Amino acid sequence: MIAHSTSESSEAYIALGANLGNREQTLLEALTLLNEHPHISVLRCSALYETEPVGYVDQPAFLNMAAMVSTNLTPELLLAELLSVENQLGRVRDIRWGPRTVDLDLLWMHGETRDTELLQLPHPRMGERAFVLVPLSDIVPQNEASGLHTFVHASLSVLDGKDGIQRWKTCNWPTESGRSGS
Ligand code: PH2
Ligand code: MG
Ligand code: MG
Repeated sequence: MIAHSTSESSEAYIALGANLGNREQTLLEALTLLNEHPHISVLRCSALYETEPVGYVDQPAFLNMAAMVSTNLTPELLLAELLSVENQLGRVRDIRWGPRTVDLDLLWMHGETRDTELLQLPHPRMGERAFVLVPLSDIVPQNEASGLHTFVHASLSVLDGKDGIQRWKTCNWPTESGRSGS
């Protein structure tokens, strides 16, 4: 039998990016759709950052952010849900690293590593991307026991390209403490 979920929840971090259409609205819709899933709760989100395109540079500026979710899904099922939300929001896969209405990348999940064709965890390029690390550093708790906080800050301290990342807007996703718990 395949385990679809466990009774234990774990935390996972997701990078969000958009550079076509109404970027802010699409990112917030992605968070809302994820949070509507019965086994995913969006607990925290970073500020929104406007970022210069990396890799394929002849495309519009991105909005990037990061979110922390709690889920009892396996990493594979969480990834499937990220792809489903991308599709619901009209993502068309065309140029690798090219323009997109929304991109949802699974970065890291507590206690989980993977190295398969489908999924690599932690995300193999997260330590090289300022547009991922700067938002992530907003939300990874200092006391995160796994070393993720240390990894994020150590990577950021030696990384170029941070000037291409501009804080654009605060995200008003309700925080853990602000939730009613109902
Ligand atoms: N995503 C890419 C390629 N380049 N550049 C920025 N600034 N932000 C992104 O999210 C991004 C990118 C591939 O996923
Ligand atoms: Mg990506
Ligand atoms: Mg992606």
